Amino acid sequence: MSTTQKEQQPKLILHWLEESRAQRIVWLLEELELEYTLKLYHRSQGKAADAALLEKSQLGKSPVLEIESIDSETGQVTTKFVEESGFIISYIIDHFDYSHKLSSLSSEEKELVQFYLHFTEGTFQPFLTFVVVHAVANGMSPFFARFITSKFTQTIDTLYSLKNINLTCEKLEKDLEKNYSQNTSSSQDLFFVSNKITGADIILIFPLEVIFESNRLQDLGFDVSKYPLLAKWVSEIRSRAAYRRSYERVEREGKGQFKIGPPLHNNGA
Ligand SMILES: N[C@@H](CCC(=O)N[C@@H](CS)C(=O)NCC(=O)O)C(=O)O
Repeated sequence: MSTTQKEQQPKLILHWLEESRAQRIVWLLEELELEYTLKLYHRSQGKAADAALLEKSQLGKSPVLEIESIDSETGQVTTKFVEESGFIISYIIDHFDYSHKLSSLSSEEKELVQFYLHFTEGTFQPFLTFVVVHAVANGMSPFFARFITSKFTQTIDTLYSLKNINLTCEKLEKDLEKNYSQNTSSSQDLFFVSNKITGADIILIFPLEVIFESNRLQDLGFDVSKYPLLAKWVSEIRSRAAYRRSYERVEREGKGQFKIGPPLHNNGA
């Protein structure tokens, strides 16, 4: 990034909630090597976000990207709040991808990225949200009722969520296979669009990490071995330097007091 671009870059403040979708925005900021400030929030009982987030988002959800710009002539400061993961990802790429790392795509590829941004939050994520909410509710229900509530939620999870998660993973596995077979570059890495990292990979890491890293899904009968390319993609993404830096940054700033991974991560929470 040139000095001029750095000087012009507005101040970015990411409102980040533990065990949430917000981690992928930290990863995007790291991929683009941008300067940013993190405001970290805990979850309270029942996994609801700390009420302090209501001061930044009307629904009290994370991520929220606060953008503070200073008019170079008048010195006037304007603050904007950008919400919704898909929109935040598009916004950051459109405004702050100074080296065109994620944005130099054909118009067809850009359309495909848009598809994944909508598909992930609009269709894919709700199937997982059911499973997460059920796991949390079971953990909170009185001990004597837990057997019955967990039987009930397990039936819904299996008949509805797991069925749809499998259909989604079949589609995404085929998408990766198709994109990889069209890849003419020397890169052996897997990506959803083009032969490099795009907003599609950024948005998809959260649900796919929930699925591939969670015992809960596997306890319900999710068979990881049916999706070798998706498993390889998750592992490649997790080993990227920028991805690892995103974890280190939160770990450092949160002094180890905040849970970083996605919900249901190994602990069934
Ligand atoms: N579609 C929104 C969903 C935001 C959302 O529900 N975030 C969750 C974290 S993964 C949250 O803030 N939960 C806390 C709460 O609902 O109190 C997005 O993609 O940003």
